[in-house]
Amino acid sequence: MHKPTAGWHADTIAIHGGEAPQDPHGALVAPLYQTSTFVFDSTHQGGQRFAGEEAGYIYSRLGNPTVNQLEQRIAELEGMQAGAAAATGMGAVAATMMAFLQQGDHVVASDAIYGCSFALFDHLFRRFGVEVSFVDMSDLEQTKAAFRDNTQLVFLETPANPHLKLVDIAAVSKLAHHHKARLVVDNTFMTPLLQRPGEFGADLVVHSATKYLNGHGDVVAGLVTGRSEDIELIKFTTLKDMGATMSPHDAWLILRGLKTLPVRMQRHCENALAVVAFLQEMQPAGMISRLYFPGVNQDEQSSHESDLLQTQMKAAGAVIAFDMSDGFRAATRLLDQLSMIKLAVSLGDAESLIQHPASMTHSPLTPEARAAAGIGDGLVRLSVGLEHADDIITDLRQAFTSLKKGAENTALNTD
Ligand code: 3LM
Repeated sequence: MHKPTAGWHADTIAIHGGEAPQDPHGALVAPLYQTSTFVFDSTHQGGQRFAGEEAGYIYSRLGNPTVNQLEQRIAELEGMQAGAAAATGMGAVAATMMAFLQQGDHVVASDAIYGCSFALFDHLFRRFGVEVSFVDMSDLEQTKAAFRDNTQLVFLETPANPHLKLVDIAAVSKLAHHHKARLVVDNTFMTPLLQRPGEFGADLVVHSATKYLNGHGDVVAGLVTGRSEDIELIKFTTLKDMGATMSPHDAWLILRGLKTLPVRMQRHCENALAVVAFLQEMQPAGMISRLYFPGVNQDEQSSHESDLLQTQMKAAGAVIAFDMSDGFRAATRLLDQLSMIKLAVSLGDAESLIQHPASMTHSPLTPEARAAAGIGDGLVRLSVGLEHADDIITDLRQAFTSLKKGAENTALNTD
């Protein structure tokens, strides 16, 4: 059986969590069970396994030892009872939500969420008779007013994609539980190393494991953790029957990636602070009108956000967003000037990645929904990677400088 990990630090769980008993050959690393099906000793045994009367594997869509090890490890990292693995982050979000919803139900969701989660709720759920109210979850009165008698689920991201708005998980979980609804938190931007939503009352925690958890840009995958009975329901209804399960090879890569998650997150966060300091310098130059990063947001929310940074997060993370003063044109010109920093969606990889949310990750939102969520056409999102901070800053500096030169030349030519 799996060794108990009580008392282990997250750094140790990231390496040993979910470890199987000793391999018959003494292999250090968990073997990859790259198999679709498992052979039964007898028809009696096959029948018993299907009936749930004998433990053991049947078929990889229903369970696989490599995938199970990852499910166990992420559950231990999040401090939750159990975990389930999905083919993608969206597979995890969809399977989690749909396990608890039926026609006529209602969901309260944050208006600041990843574009495809918005599309799933706003387009697909509506077709199946589930209504979703999108609210500004930093406004607890607005959130409270959105609940109805048929509210089953509450969904939020904090920090939110793309502009890092923070939500008070404990306060929203109180509202959800008062209405007997489950709270689902997407913890992709933080990882369990920086934030454990279950400690603040979240019932289910979902991840795009494509991002920091795998961390090497070579997998798309999703994970969900929660109470055992909820995870059983997700695994053996939506995940199994929709077929959104994770491949053993992806699970194996994520198990490998997780081993370095603690050291990677530390470096990501240090680099992000250096880049934020550089961008703060840019602001007086007038090229950036607003910088978004937990702890430096400059509005009336900032003191509340600083409190949340202290109470619910261990660090601010490594995704930064900023509004270019000259809007869409300046944002796209800046992105096209970068050289080492890659122009690509996704985040949490070793490579620094930069993208334009309005035309990319958040293009599934209607212009009205983008405006309500505060995602402007001049907004840029940067995932700070693991390169040397000086090299990231050098690339940003040369892009800003050439943008400035371009603007001065245009001004001269029009004089
Ligand atoms: C992105 N995000 O660049 P997958 N939850 C959050 C996410 O950020 C994402 C998902 C779920 C991005 C992907 S855009 C085409 C690229 C907070 C994904 C979904 O299904 O593994 O992509 O996760 O912001």
